[in-house]
Amino acid sequence: MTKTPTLLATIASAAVAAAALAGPDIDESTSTQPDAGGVPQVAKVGKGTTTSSVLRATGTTSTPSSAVIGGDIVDMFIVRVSNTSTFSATTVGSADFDTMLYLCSVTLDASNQPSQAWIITGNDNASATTTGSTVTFPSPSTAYGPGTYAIVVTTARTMPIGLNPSSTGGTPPTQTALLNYAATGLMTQTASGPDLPVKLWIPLGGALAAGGSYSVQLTSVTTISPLGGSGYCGGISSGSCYTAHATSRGCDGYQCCQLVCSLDSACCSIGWDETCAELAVQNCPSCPDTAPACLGDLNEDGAVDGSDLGEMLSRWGTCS
Ligand SMILES: [Ca+2]
Ligand SMILES: [Ca+2]
Ligand SMILES: [Ca+2]
Repeated sequence: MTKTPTLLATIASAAVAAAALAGPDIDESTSTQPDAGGVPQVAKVGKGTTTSSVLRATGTTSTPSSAVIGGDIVDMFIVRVSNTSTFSATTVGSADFDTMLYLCSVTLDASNQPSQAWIITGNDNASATTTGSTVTFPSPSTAYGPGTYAIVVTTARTMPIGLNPSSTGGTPPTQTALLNYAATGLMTQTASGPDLPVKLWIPLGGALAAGGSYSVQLTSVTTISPLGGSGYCGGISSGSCYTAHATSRGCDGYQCCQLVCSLDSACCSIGWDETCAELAVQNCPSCPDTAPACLGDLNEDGAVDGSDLGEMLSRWGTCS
């Protein structure tokens, strides 16, 4: 994949502008998650310790070499939209490939984790003279409130698909289009659009288009900040494990949170204060969040000790 000097210059000047305004960018790529996925569970979440404006979401897409539609043709970002009337997201002039942009609402599960994306609209080309895309809320935008939404970037003509369960049972669900394709303008929902969550992203007619680098320019978008009193271990709205947020419980690293709360239960029942942050700083680096804390920690309490031995002995015998 090559970047044109023009695009690099555009991105560089945009970066200078972004720095001047001091808003954070969301980069899809981090050390633990190099690519944003296509459903909420594996989307890139734009999260901050406070609610601050997000100016850009950046990343890359690429077309798979195999016939199976996989690869990196879709990137989903979960953010907070602060004003649905003034919201916009655009790749016009800031992507080196033919993009599509989509807007979805996002529902959270009982553990405060993103679980389902529901398509609102999408756009292929912002006008007849560009392959860049722009999405806003459909009119009337007042039908939508501020909250958690997903912004999705895809390669050309890649569309959201739901799975429609068989009404009679005994047969697999069928892939169902959620939006009516349009080359320009905001796309409208199909009859299934409001009823089925997004499960798959598939190019129209199966024809894959080229990927590349993008920078989605955002208006009226903020990070998702910790919600007072409602934090969970590993939750989307939980604060960082390494900084104090005394009015919200738990922290965003599941294993770290479990360990710290086993040492000081108030971190999970009252709030994540300085003591909790210090416990995390001292102990969590040896307790990675992406895997069980340590081999042998059968009850996942962050330590290998007698209770794990008891767990093992209680299950002694042949596995059936
Ligand atoms: Ca990507
Ligand atoms: Ca991706
Ligand atoms: Ca396009």
